[in-house]
Amino acid sequence: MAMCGRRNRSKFILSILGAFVLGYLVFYRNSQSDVAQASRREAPVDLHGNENVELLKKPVYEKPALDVNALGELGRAVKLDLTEEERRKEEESIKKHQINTYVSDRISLHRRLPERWNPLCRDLKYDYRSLPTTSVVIAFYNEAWSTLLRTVHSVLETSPDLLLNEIILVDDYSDRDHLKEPLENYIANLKKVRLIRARKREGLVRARLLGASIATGDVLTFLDCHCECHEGWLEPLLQRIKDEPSAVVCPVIDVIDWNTFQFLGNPGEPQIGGFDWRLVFTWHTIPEHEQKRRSSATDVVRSPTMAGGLFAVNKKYFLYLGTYDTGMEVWGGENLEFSFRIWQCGGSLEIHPCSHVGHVFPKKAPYSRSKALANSVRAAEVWMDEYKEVYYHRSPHARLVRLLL
Ligand code: LR7
Ligand code: MN
Repeated sequence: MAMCGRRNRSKFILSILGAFVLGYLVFYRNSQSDVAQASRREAPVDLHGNENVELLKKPVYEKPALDVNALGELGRAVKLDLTEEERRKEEESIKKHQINTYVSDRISLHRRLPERWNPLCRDLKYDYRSLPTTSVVIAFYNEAWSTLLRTVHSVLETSPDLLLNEIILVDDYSDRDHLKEPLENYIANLKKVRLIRARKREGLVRARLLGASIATGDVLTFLDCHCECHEGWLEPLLQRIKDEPSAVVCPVIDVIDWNTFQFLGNPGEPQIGGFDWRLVFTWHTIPEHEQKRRSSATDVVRSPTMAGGLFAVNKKYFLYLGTYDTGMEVWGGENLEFSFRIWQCGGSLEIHPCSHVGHVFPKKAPYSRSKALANSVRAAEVWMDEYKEVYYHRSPHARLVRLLL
């Protein structure tokens, strides 16, 4: 059985990576992690000296006043009545990003989402001052302006200031102009947002690791660069990791429509991750034995695999696991590799039903994903022992790719 023998090798790779990261990056920071630490020490109390939970929950920024009539507000679908010329522009935007950025650009970067968690989640109580802090790491490659910045604002407006050390944006060698100086100037006005840039295309695995290497939080929370966080999304993840440091915890992933930007979450039981024998990620309903193990609808659900983009992990535990396979390029495979790694190294992978985050699923892949097969072969070779033969049987082409690795 392939166990955590890769650990030391990966640790070695990470330390090399960490060493050159310092000289390798241009890095902007406009905030300090001691802000959260300082406010931690001064427990907010009300006039009567009682701990004030509302103060402890206070996000980094409050959302601006609600304008119910604004486009897409509260996660509503946007349908525009367009002239032919406008329609042409909309089509162009879809061709460029595989999401309707013409619509996205017209929705507030601060919009609210409809309530989509199980109502029982509202009753969960947290001891805010004892929860671990987190750094949110967001890698991006050529992302559209409004989807990227809506992600950033959404994190800042839904995460308690006390718990969020920073957001680390990692530019994976994008070549679009809006992601250069305009982005630097924009985030210079935001608290707790840092930007680092890779000097060559690293792919999402190494881009995330660049971000992780400068993170100051106890927990690393990874998000894709086109997400919107539901109220209260962060606390359940951090609470679970506090209770069980070897748990890697995913939010429920709600769908944001690429065309209308409608938020399609639902408060029902989440689905869990699996895979087929071609190592394609699949969704499944929660099996009966797992339902029996849970005592409440707000308990975590154990999941064999994760979709890959959205999860929180204790930083120390992430290092213990040997992080990711740093030989994986661009996109694909790392989610199953990391899932297998967690379970085979004695941890657990879980979905928290009280943490919801929306994700924009594009119309089709916006960039080439030709390395995905090689990444899957790496996952099979390292973690699947004799079961890799079933994979090669179902995916004969992978055998050829194996020869080239
Ligand atoms: O070369 C790259 N460099 C990057 O920085 C390629 C991508 N990226 C960034 C990208 O800008 C984005 O922020 O990495 C993130 C993920 O890329 P996406 O959004 O193109 O991926 P996806 O949402 O189509 O794919 C899912 O599977 C991937 C497998 O490699 C990753 O694990 C993604 O994070 C993952 N996304 C999710 O889990 C969200 C829910 C999708 C589902 C189901
Ligand atoms: Mn994505």
